[in-house]
Amino acid sequence: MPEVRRSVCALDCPDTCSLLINVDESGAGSRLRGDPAHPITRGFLCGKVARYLEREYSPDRLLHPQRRNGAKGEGRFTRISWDDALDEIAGRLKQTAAEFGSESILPYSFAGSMGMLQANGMDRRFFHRLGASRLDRTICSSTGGAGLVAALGLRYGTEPEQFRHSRFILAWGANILATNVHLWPFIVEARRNGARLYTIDPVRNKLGHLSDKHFSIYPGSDAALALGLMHVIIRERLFDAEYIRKHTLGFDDLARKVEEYSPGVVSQMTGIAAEEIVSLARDYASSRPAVIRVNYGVQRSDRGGMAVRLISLLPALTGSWRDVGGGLQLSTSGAFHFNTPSLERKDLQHAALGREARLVNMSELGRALTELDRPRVKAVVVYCSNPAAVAPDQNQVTRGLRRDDLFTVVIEQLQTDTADYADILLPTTTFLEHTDVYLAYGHYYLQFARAALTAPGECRSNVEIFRELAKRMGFSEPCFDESEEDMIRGLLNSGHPFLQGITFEQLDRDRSIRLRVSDEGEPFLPFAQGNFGTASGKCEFHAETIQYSPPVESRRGDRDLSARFPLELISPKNHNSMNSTFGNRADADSETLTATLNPEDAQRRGVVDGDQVRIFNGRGSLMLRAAVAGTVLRGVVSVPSVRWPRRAADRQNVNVLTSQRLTDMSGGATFYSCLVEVEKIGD
Ligand SMILES: Nc1nc2c(c(=O)[nH]1)N[C@H]1C(S)=C(S)[C@@H](COP(=O)(O)OP(=O)(O)OC[C@H]3O[C@@H](n4cnc5c(=O)[nH]c(N)nc54)[C@H](O)[C@@H]3O)O[C@H]1N2
Ligand SMILES: Nc1nc2c(c(=O)[nH]1)N[C@H]1C(S)=C(S)[C@@H](COP(=O)(O)OP(=O)(O)OC[C@H]3O[C@@H](n4cnc5c(=O)[nH]c(N)nc54)[C@H](O)[C@@H]3O)O[C@H]1N2
Ligand code: SF4
Ligand SMILES: [Mo]
Repeated sequence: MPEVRRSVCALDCPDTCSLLINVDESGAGSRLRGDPAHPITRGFLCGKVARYLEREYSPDRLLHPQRRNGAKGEGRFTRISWDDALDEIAGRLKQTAAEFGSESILPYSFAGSMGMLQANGMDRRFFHRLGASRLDRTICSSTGGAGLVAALGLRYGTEPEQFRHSRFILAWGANILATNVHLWPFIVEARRNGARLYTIDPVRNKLGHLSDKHFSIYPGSDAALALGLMHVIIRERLFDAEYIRKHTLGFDDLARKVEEYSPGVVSQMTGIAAEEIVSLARDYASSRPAVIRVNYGVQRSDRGGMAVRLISLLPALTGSWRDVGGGLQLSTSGAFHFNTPSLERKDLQHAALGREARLVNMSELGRALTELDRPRVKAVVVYCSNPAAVAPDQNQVTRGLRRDDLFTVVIEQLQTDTADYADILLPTTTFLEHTDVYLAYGHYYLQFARAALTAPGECRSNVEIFRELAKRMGFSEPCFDESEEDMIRGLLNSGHPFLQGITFEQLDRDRSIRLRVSDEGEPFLPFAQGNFGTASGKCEFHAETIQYSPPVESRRGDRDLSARFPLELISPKNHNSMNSTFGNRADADSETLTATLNPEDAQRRGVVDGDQVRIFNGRGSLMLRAAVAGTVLRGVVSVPSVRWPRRAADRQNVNVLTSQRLTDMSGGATFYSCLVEVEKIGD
């Protein structure tokens, strides 16, 4: 009989599933499934991770440390020992710090694993102690997070379990069936009880087809739509006057501000008919409970922060925060009030530098590697990320990674494009092979996993690697000797009421524990009684700072640019991959090789379904196969993100087209504001 062990999916997904894995006597894992007892996972996994054991046992896993012996990017390596690899890295980092200053060293990581220890733990301590440049981790959600906090003061949102009680669900830039599947059963339950589901997205994807109504919106214009909805809600007195009086600030100014955003005006800005805007506002504001699932699709453009901020103000107008099954969810991650200083040890950078280290925006990696000065980036250590595939303006990124005077370390599971540029390449564990603790950004369960499988070959976890590197650098602080258990105990020790009474022992036993956000069995209603995280404790409208203008790279943006490149490219998430994580699989290519165009746009360019096309702008050019479908709004091209460049003949993906322009809040990437032109390639 196989033993059943527990684990947690560490991928960058709001669902953070609880997993069960069968392990036989030889220690091999044979079956992976969702834990039926977990209130969110409810016994099923997404298609990507249901097949994770293929990756686990893939013959392509990196198993030994290696040193590059070909040109950068060529992917030719020689096996070396761990001792040689670590000595060489430590030696090079010491030398670089001595010669150019420690800030010439840059860590580059994101959420390949969401594990707190692997991705925000020993690595952070190491780079802080070293006095390396700090990485501003903006590539995904920082813009939306800032917009949410501007509105609510906190990154809290409606529990997924409460969606079953909703009567009206608005999926706003949220591709729930692809990126957040464990919310879906709750929506199905709500609809069985009569709830309506509406979607707002430039693409009418599968979720859009299954919705009661779909609104096709111009990319990057959501802030204008939110203002239009406010206009109608206020004009038609559909708001909750009592909630507004008790728990908000600045309503009168807001009411004046939104006067100019009439449905007619907003229709021009968003492409949604005026009467549709009116009916959407009425349906939303007159349904109780009504909930908004807004996701990160709305914030990957110039006005992304403002869009999230304004959308997040809507439930305060309608008072829907009072209702079980009301409110809004972008992220729940702010409820995990860990003792982050103890984990990350930011204080160590003061010891190293006497001040905070330089901050480098990860969404501008191309510039950082080729233009940044004083000091120039001379060494980069990449882990939990694949920047050669996921960072915008890929041509500039690869120009940087190709620099001969740049020392590059990559810690990876597979031979990614980024790995091809490494000087030293280190093999690392999967989440099934190491111990870690997990927050979630789509629910309120704190989870813990011990290694369920033995690491193959000589793979080591990030924690082990950075612990070893610290020793070789001569860092003698006791935090570098801490075990995983020590680190978790420190993390839990924050004194916050949401973590009250949650001990390491209990986590080890129960593996998944609901934060103490409310009494057991009671729903969490974060803002039912106000209690916003703002200075006043109220939801502050701040009408004076509200503004909307279209993204530079959009149909209503820069005229010269849109004359040359008239189509708006978006590159939303693909079903079969997790960003580039499953890019080694052939089925991850199926969507990412296709550019979907609206029939009118295709016809104007003589393109028919299945044609080879070239998509290009001033930054790059990419060959793809065209699909022609009315699911995509006129003027929009959709290319799901992102394939492994190294699997394509041209060694590129859609990020050769995207730009390093930043969003309006927290310096996020504007992946979905990108003008292009498409042409048919002659037969
Ligand atoms: N299968 C799968 N799941 C994933 C991922 C993956 O790669 N694949 N990635 C994970 C990660 S890292 C993240 S951040 C989350 C993201 O999860 P989501 O935010 O749900 O994913 P996106 O595809 O970025 O955007 C959602 C939807 O927004 C639409 N959209 C694009 N531009 C606009 C716009 O301007 N306005 C509006 N209203 N809609 C717009 C897109 O067409 C898409 O359908 O998903 C996570 N889950
Ligand atoms: N065009 C376009 N580009 C995008 C996006 C888009 O929508 N469109 N989305 C953006 C978003 S939202 C995000 S979040 C980023 C994602 O960008 P990344 O965070 O780079 O995500 P992945 O592509 O999944 O790559 C993660 C890598 O980490 C490795 N890994 C996994 N676990 C571990 C571990 O424990 N240790 C180490 N060392 N490595 C590990 C995996 O093998 C994988 O190669 O991409 C961004 N890029
Ligand atoms: S990627 Fe998301 S849905 Fe899939 S198993 Fe992991 S947490 Fe669950
Ligand atoms: Mo992301």
